[in-house]
Amino acid sequence: MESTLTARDRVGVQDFVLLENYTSEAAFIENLRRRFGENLIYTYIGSVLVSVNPNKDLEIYSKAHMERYRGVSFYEISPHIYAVSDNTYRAMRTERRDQCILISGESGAGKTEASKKILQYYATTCPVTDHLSTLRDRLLQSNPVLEAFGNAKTLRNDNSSRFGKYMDVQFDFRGAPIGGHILNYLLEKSRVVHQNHGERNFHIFYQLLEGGEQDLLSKLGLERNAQKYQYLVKGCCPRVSSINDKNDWRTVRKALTVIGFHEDEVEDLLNIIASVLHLGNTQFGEGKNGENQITTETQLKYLSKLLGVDGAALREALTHKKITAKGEEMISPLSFEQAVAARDALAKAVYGRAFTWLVVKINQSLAFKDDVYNSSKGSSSVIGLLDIYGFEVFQHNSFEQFCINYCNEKLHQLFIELTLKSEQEEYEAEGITWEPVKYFDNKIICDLVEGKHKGLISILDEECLRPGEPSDISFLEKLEDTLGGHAHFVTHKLSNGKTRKAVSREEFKLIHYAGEVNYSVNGELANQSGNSVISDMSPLCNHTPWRFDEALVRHQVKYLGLMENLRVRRAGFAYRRHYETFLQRYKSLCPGTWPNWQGRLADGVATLVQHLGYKPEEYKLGKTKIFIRFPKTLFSTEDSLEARRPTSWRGYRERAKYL
Ligand code: AD9
Ligand code: MG
Repeated sequence: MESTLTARDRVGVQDFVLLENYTSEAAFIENLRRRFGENLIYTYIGSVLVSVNPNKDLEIYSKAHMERYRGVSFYEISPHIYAVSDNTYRAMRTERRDQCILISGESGAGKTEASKKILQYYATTCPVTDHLSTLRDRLLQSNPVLEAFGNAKTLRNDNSSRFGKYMDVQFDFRGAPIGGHILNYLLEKSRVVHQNHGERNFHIFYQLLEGGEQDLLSKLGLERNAQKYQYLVKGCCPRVSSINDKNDWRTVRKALTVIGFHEDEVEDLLNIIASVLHLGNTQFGEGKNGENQITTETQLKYLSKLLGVDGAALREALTHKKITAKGEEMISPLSFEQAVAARDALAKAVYGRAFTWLVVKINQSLAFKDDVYNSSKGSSSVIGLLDIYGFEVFQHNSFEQFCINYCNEKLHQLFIELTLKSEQEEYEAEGITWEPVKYFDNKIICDLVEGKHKGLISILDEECLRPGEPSDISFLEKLEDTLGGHAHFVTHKLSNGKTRKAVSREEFKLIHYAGEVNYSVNGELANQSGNSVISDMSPLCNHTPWRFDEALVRHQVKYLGLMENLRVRRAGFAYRRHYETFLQRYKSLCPGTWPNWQGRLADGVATLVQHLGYKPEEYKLGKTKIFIRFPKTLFSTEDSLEARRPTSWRGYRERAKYL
């Protein structure tokens, strides 16, 4: 039998709001699958853009594509990250209000790639002058630098962001980018000294060793072999097929120059990177008198040179501690374990500071400069881009995963506020009859983590400050005492006194909005057991190109609350306009409202829409606004308006800006 698939059957619907069986998760996923099969990775739920990571390069990000989306309304053209970028930009300009694009999804979902595409769109399509082209280049080049120092290969993503980033792009009154600012959140510093099996340290270490000129490496006392460095061998994977460290090194070096780093600043930065590697190779052993001492003199020599500190002072600092008792300072030797811990702590601190310094320098170079560009600061607006580390679950999850997942929990709360809650609240405020849609509000989990006195973070703070001997286990006991019985907090103890097998004695489990995670309270334990086999890891790993991984897609559809989002949108209205705005624009279409409506605004709108033939199910009248259910209703009204105008008037695209 010959197939007679319509185009719509083949490519599905481009906005889930148009899906007939909109309550069915299977229909939702089938729609994503069909579109994915046609290379269509983007689909809307109203103004939310859902993206499926193709894991291969698609020909949809060219300059010609960007041009296609300029000044065009959402519903006129197929869904794209450029449509979101463009609409945000226009909303900023027409409403003169700051805007923000939130990107969420699990680790490897494509958040960072999306944020880069948005930035590229602005860099290419916004007006720029010669002065500003420098800023544009700096904005773009900040990405490879920050990724080199802040991204790493994990089991879930070969280029996983290990820090959170909020970037503001500042535009002047003409819509030209004039400045930028980056806010960085919590770099995963533990990676500097330890990586789980199958993972790497931050990219910059491998880039330097692979790509650095021989002279440079000699000056830094480094060998071109990652296997020689203790801090680079823990994950047993110095090379990754998808990464070309040598090329990336060239890109990063160029980017540092474009951003405006002086050669001596780059030198300082690389000295720090090299000293971290030397610290990792610094060994301790027993001296003649049984004391713990440094046994690797070459490392100490390089460390002292690269960090610019006195060798003897460094030796002392790595093998002794200073304590103040009863007003007197005492120096006491460190045990072998203590010295190793002090060395690792120093490496993490040095790297963390270098990263902070890097962000400060980048911000200085992106800062809005009045003298360079003669524009008044007051009239500028910003578009913020939030790209954090995605929700992640490994076999062993430590404090870092806790912070990352908590951060995602907060972002999901914001997403709920901005989409579900605010939408429903507006209907209520406007007095629109409305069947509220139930959704899971993850505030209960946010409170569990951040609540005053009774939240996890508070309890951790208290336990750290408590006099006596606070330990990992005493912290866990305190958690059990305070949070035991909470619906989202679980330990090995069952209420009947028996033991739950799925949670060990050194762990607690949080039931997050995006899944359940066991967190180890024992740092050492997490490190030792990190060398577990990869096959044990979460089944949700995301690297095969162009495969529609249904389990992975279903998991994210569920936990991102996309079905709930669709239900709210579908039950709701695509457009809303204040009566005054609506009447002003369309009054010419109705003899009863033209040229000026004298009565109550709501009555004027009622007269107008009756004349236009709106059916009762197509709209509702609230206290101050008209709510229109489907885009097509407003489009047909726009067409009527267009038909009355001389053809030389602004065209369809121009009109669409109004929508
Ligand atoms: V994490 O939370 O930082 O671990 P992200 O940021 O969500 O994660 P990322 O953007 O780094 O994921 O995407 C992971 C990989 O998927 C990229 O390195 C690309 O190889 C791939 N990817 C993502 N988006 C696209 C795309 N639009 N087209 C092609 C893509 N490949
Ligand atoms: Mg990322």
